[in-house]
Amino acid sequence: MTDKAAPVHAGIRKWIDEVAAMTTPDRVLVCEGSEAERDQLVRESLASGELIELNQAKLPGCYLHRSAPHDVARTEHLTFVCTEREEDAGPNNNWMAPPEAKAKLTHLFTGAMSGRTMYVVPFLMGPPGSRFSKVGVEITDSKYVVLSMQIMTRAGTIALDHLGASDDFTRCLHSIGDLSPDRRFIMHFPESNSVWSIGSGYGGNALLGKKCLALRLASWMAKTEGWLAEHMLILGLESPAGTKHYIAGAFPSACGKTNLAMLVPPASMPGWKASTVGDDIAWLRPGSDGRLWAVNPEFGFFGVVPGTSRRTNPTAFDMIQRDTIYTNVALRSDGTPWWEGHDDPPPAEAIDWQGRPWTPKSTEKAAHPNSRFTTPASQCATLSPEFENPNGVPIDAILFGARRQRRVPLVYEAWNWRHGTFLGATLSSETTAAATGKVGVLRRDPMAMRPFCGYNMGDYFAHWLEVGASITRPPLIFRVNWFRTDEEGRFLWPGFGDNLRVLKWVLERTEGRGKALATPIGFIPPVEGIDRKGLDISDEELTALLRVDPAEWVEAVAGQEDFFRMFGRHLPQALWDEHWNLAHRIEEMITPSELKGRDLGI
Ligand code: OXD
Ligand code: MN
Repeated sequence: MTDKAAPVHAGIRKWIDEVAAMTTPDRVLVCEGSEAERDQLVRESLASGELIELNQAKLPGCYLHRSAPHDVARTEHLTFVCTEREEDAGPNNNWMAPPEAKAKLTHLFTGAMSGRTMYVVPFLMGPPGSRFSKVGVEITDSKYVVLSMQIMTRAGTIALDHLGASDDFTRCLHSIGDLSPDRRFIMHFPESNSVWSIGSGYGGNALLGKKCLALRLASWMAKTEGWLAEHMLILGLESPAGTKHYIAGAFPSACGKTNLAMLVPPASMPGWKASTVGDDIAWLRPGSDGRLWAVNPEFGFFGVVPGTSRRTNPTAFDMIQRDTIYTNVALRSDGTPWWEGHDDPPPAEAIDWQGRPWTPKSTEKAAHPNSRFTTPASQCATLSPEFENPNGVPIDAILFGARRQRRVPLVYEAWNWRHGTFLGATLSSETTAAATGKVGVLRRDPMAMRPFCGYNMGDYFAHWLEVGASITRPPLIFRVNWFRTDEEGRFLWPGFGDNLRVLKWVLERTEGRGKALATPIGFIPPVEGIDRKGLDISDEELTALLRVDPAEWVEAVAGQEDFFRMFGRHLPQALWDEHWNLAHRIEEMITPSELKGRDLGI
């Protein structure tokens, strides 16, 4: 770390001076991203209580951070997109005029860092030297944020080297302020490529490279520059015959992206290999070969801890045994963390995520449902050798998935890119603990981007259609749903590694083989199209998983119409056309003679 007097990029220096004049820190430190710097920050955080040391013999380099109890998830109602015209932010975002937002936050930032150190963290999103990559600089007064940014991004000198003399970097200003939700705001200014966030230390609100830059601002940049910034995992799959494919998958927060990105093929599917490129964000650009190429702009994983075990995600479980920051998990007496869904049974006693004594009789959970791990990607045993490839990986299929107990089949395929855009645009999912608010409520979450699209979603859908038109070899698009239940509420599909059975059909389709049946909503596999070797699922059960119930879809179509109307003239006509086509096909399906899908034998 260098202090304020050290030489640094002129544009960054000027911005540091402006921010320091407003926030009046005691000292300013510019981070270079070295190990020595990290060790010093850890020592200081242990002394201040911002970190608690975990059992270093069992978990070397692992620490626990406890956040303020009311600061444990993204706060969408306090997140704003501040464009000059309200219409550009769209009905999907909270909006405030930039001068009003700046005035409000200037008031809160004034003197906010008095008595504190102001850290300046230059960071790079994407591989160095890649045409995909973007530079940001985060100014923060939180050591936890600096340490987390060093894991989640390529931070320090590497970012400055990529930036060179250019002034094209995102200005990300953060202060934990007084952590009061009454004075908490996450404001995005796409027109001036900046973010101001105050009052929260939670990752999604405070690690500004992630949701703020890599999704909200990047989606705006992507629209201007002709690419896509998406809430997607990137998974590599190699078949026993040695054919390699890459799949991108958009799923709402806490719906299993990390598990799918680290998929372990079932023992009954020998020869398959899976590799992880990313678990949360994909930047996709048209390539000169007419395909869509993707990079993961992040450098680490910020995953949901509860439910992570050797059974559900052995790769993640192993990856978090060292050099990991745990946030809001429970602490056992031997200094190791515990959470609901851990392989070990509940401990007889522990300290809960808020630092209070806990026993299995306690009415509250030991770990917060949105407790997290922050871990370097390099620790993931299945990390793809293409992770650092500046050209990215070519995407063969895009999945849109959500958490849906009813109506939505295990998998179905779009007719084409336009229909696929419609499938993404009509995605809805049951809410999870990743954002504040009620859990389990069904809400629209187009492309899993509702909380992250930095502009009017009507224009975003139009942009998807434009990108599709600009590529000659577009990926095929699929809807998947691992969460369908029976009448008793039991999951019908085992999920996890067995999802490869569905992906196998997806890949067969991308290779121009694999049978499909046309239904009113898209192509579904015939029951024999899903490899069930070694899996105890009957034809009836699989038929139930793939069922398209016309009565349920009538209801869905009506809901879609209301949702689309929100976007007024911004909603592309092509999506209305898809909507009416679907309505028409469902209506036809309700007449008994049309009830059956047609076997196209493709
Ligand atoms: C995340 C989220 O943390 O989507 O990735 O909330
Ligand atoms: Mn996410």
